[in-house]
Amino acid sequence: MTTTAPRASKPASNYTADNIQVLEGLEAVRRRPGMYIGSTDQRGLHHLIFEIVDNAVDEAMAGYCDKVIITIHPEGDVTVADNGRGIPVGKHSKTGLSAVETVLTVLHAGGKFGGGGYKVSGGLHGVGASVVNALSEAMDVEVRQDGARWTQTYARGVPQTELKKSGKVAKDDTGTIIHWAPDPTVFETLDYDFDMLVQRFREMAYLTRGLMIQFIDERGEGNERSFYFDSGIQAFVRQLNRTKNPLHADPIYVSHETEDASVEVAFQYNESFGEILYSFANVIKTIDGGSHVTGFRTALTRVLNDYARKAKILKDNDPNLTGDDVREGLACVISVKLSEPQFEGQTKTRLGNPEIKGLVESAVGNALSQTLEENPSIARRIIDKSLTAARAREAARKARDLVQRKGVLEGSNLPGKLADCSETDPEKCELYIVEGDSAGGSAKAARDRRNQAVLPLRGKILNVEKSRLDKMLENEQIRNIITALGTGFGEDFDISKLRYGKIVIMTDADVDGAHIRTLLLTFFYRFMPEVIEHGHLFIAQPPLYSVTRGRNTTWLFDDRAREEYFKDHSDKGVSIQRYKGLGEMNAEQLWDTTLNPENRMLLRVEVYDAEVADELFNTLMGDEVAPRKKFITTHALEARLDI
Ligand code: 0RA
Repeated sequence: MTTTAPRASKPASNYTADNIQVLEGLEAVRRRPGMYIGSTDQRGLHHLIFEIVDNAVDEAMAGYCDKVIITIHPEGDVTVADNGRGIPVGKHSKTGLSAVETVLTVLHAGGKFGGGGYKVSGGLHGVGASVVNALSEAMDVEVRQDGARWTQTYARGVPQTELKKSGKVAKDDTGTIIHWAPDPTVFETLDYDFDMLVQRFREMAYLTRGLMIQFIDERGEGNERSFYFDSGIQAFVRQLNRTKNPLHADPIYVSHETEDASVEVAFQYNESFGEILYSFANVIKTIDGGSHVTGFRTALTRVLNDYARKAKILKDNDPNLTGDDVREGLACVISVKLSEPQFEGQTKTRLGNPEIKGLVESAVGNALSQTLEENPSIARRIIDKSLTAARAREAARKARDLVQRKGVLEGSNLPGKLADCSETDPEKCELYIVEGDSAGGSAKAARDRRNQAVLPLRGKILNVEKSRLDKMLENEQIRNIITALGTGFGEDFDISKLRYGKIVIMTDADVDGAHIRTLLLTFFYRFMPEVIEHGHLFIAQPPLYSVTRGRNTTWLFDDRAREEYFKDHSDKGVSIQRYKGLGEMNAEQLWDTTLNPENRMLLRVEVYDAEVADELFNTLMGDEVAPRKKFITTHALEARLDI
């Protein structure tokens, strides 16, 4: 299946005008890869895989493909094989080249032309396979079609051979295999993140019912995952609810198709207080929602209120349930597919198409009213849950009014424990949230008071997963954090008022420290996700050991570093000291290792996948103690390095 592609050589000499255009296109991609794939780091590297897999997913959505296999080889080259129709080998009318060569060398030509019905195309940005080709030192393609096997090879986007027949296959054996080696002169890394890719492939499989996605990682020890969901997004919703108690046995499922678009929604209530909603347009996650989400929410609120009135659960002078009320405990997946999605907003993660709102609204409205009529006991449970939410919201509002009247949550009334900095530009300011008064004392002495503020927390903060909004505000540690941040809270939260560009959680490098860190992460994740999403939250890394050799001191941040160090320095005259807590370091040491921007190591907290995070927090905060203990001691934290 995999062949080794040859090295780059000079392109053929008989240029045509089309040829020159193609070469210029590929050259533009190589000059500014970021314009086409976002970046040349790991994310960009992953992007290559998604571009190619998206073509196979398109083929599956069109009903021609039910299996795609992705293999990462030990050297970082990748093969994507599908059993679709195979890229057509015939001449493409516009380019005069084979369709294969057109798809692989002409920008924006991936699966977007050709006929029949409304054509849905996945693709993160739909730049196509030609971009992957341009950024690969070698690519080879194999197509099986009409009983023949065809192959062609490329180097940095330039064909090295003609598309030629290279054998026979069974008449019904069709498909495309694309193998490429990313150009190491373009990419900063050839290291793929298995878990991140798994996450996306799982998501693709949920959203493309009936498609088997097999992912093989041949690097290192090797690893393999396969995803196939017969019930598509219904399975997705069951998965979202699997650690929760559902209010009804099966997700409510809505599916509706018109000439130009399809709508699929699945949702199921659970006993929790949170809302999980994932929305997609053409298999692309729309983090900022958009018209499909608005349509869904409008229908949900309207239909539940209508039903509650008709069934006399809501009395004449009861106020309507609000959108927030009816979404408490909701797990929902919305997937729309349309031929010309408009992605809006700065990050292009919101669906614009206005016509989709009405389409989703009427489809969900009809299906939900029918479900409620047919299942009055389910209807009753959902509405009771919403009524409880309404009452809790009222209690929370009162609690907040009370503290707000006292000015407790306002920046003008900073907590007494906070040692603030003198800098006034929030961008430059850093807030260190430190565990315990003694560590707080060291940090206050060690910091650069111009731009580093310190807020010590006393003991453990409460377990936020189990707490509701009103309970949160009764906790002094939480109130101190909110006040110091200056953003307000709940419905009044405003990220633009954040007083610090970096918020750094600094806890001891032990199990207690890990626990407090997790509680803080949970707090931010649940109640101020914007702080994480905007990249403001960090974790400090104090060292575990200092090793002194003569006049040189080396800081070691974990046991692996210690082992490495002693592998290289087995001589005598080395003294090692283990730090148990931040409080054991003197101010100078703490500055050197943990606070000084020149030396310190900060981990930026990224909720690169809310689903993973949700699971993490459920494991950590759920009622079962054993998995939590295990998790804390093995993983401690999920964050990426940012030095
Ligand atoms: C039909 C037509 C075209 C391409 C494909 C199918 C196709 C492309 C890929 C890429 C990977 N696997 C594939 N399987 C099928 C040509 C473009 C068009 O006319 O739409």
